[in-house]
Amino acid sequence: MEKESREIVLVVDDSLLICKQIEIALKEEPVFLCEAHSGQEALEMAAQYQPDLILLDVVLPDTDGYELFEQLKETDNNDAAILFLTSKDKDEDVVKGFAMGACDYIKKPFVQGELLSRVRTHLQLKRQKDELNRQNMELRSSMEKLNYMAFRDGLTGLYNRRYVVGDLMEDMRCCQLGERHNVMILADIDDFKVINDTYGHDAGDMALVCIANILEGICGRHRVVRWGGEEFLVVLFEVTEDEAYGISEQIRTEVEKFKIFHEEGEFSCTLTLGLHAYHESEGIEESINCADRALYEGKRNGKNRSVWYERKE
Ligand code: GH3
Ligand code: MG
Repeated sequence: MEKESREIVLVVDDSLLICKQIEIALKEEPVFLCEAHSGQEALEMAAQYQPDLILLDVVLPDTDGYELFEQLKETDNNDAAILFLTSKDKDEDVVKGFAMGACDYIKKPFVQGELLSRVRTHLQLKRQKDELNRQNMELRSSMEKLNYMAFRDGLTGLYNRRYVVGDLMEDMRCCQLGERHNVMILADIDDFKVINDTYGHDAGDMALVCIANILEGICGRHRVVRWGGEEFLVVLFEVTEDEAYGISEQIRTEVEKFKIFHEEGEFSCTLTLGLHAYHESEGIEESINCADRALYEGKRNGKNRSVWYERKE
């Protein structure tokens, strides 16, 4: 148990004497120390223990420490602090070590107190770096969630109005239209006030969620937006007028057939839907207004129907 909570230091040195000296230097430190005496062993132990800090000799029996440094960096998921600890003491060796990305370069023979201080400092820096990374990830994930929620309706999970003002235009622009259109459908639940008054607000909420699910199930690659209280905006991309009307009628009939169960029994809802083929010249707001006028016509003529907008000259 104790081993798991301690930071792990991997010593890579073929000299057992040096390993012993390091062990003595770090004996008061609350770290778990492990030793590797060759390059191969170092790679295996690094993979197994995921050390926080590695003390790396440059001259090893089976490999060059600089090469091993690169291999350790590639395989290390824990972003260990790597310190060279070596008898190669020329200035260019030191410069090379730092240029490769080592955290420190300690020359042998080393002073025990100095080694201890450097190890302590680099472990502390590593802890601070890990904590910053953790906070950064937390922040990123919160921002992604916030960004998602800003464009979603809390009750149904559908897009909300902000999506229409923001990204809808961009999504529509990607369509290759030709004979096809982007079609706006505004769908409103019929006599929803009566449903709330009869079965209660919670049953009304449940109806909204069920209808949202039906809409999403049918609309697939298209967009479904909770436009207002009991109003949904469906944007169909690249469809013929026949296809658009077919989808609208499918939505209408599936909602009509769907039974919503609540404490005192079951009920169903109907929708009236207004359709309008979007034209670039008129803009999104005007296009939705046209769908709204068609919806109004549908309500006036008896509800539970799909109605195309007809321009009155
Ligand atoms: P019409 O057929 O003409 O559309 O009549 P209606 O009753 O559906 O329309 P009206 O505008 O008179 O009433 C809409 C109702 O929808 C009133 C409002 O309380 C209810 N409503 C709006 N948002 C919500 C919601 O989030 N949950 C619930 N349960 N009810 C809501
Ligand atoms: Mg209504």
